[in-house]
Amino acid sequence: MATKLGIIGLPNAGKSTLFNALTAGHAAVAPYPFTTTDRNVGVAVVEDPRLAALAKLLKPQRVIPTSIEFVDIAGLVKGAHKGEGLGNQFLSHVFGVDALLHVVRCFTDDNVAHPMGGVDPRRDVEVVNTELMLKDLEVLGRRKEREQKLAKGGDKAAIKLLESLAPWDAALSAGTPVRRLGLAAEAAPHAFGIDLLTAKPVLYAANVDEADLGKAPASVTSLKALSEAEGAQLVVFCAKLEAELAELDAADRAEMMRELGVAESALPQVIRRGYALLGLVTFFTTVSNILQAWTVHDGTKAPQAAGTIHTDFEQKFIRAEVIQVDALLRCGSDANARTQGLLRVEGKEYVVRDGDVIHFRVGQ
Ligand SMILES: Nc1nc2c(ncn2[C@@H]2O[C@H](COP(=O)(O)OP(=O)(O)OP(=O)(O)O)[C@@H](O)[C@H]2O)c(=O)[nH]1
Ligand SMILES: [Mg+2]
Repeated sequence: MATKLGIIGLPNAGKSTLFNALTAGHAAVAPYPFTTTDRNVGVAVVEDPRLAALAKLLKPQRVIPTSIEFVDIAGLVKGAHKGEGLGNQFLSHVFGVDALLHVVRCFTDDNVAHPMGGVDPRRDVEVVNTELMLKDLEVLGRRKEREQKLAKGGDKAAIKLLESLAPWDAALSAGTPVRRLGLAAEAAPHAFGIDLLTAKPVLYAANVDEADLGKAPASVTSLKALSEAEGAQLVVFCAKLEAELAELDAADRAEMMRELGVAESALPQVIRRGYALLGLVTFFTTVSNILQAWTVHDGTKAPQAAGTIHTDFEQKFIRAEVIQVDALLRCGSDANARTQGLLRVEGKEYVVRDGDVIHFRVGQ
């Protein structure tokens, strides 16, 4: 399932610092470029207030949240598509992820070298996006050559692919990432087994100075305009502060935030938006006194959702009893919901919705 978010950006943007805070990881962090050479992989728990509310109501013995994976990738520089910097490592790792968290440096710190000389978020975004587009053009160019040979011999699949590929190629040649074409799933490169970097959805993340949190410095305003023009979202955070907060226990964290006048950590927002970017939804189950949140792709049907719990369940699926989490919370108890007839009975064609609480009925 697509659950991997790749953290990309220029060297020294704060990618590994953010990664560590998100995943309680121990990736190397240093004030010089290319600290990260190989990728770091870690898991972040998806904090879900609905799960907490259900736990309060149902009082299960155990509560298991769901999670997503973050991959901290080597910094990228101009010329990466031709192998500059750690170009090849960088790009091979970006190919392996499903969506991108693009960290942009907005903080100023003379002790942390900027690979392009100084802070300029829009320029930095452009450098990264251009490298991704150049790499995609290279991948498509090679593929086109191969398909053109096949098409000459009358290969129907090759002819169809060349037709489908034309708008991607045209967009990239004009400097537009493929994701901005808003392609339907069946017209997207993925449907043809082609993994283009600029076809992956993006969430921009502005790494600002601590003092700029809650304000609108010029760097954030310009990044906001850029991401809005792209139909993308922007999260604002301070990686250094998040890393410090992540080291503390809950009480110390609350105190430090009070002292600094910081209302909330940006990490839950990064995780939530990343989750949505991946096209994921959550459903809940309570079995054997365990309340658990599960992740499936938007559009998943009930038997396949049951299959994520246990592979056998997909085949043995009989029906699902479903209630939305809000309705269950209003009812006050599982038993009430049942006696009031609020549990809907759904069959094999039911598409699981975000926030469903599901009892699966499966055969022997
Ligand atoms: N002042 C300040 N420094 C930061 C912030 N975020 C990260 N840094 C510092 O910037 C330096 C680079 O941070 P990293 O997290 O290693 O950056 P990176 O993007 O992973 O860099 P590469 O792995 O080299 O691509 C470290 O010295 C961090 O402590 C921030 O929000 N404010
Ligand atoms: Mg790093």
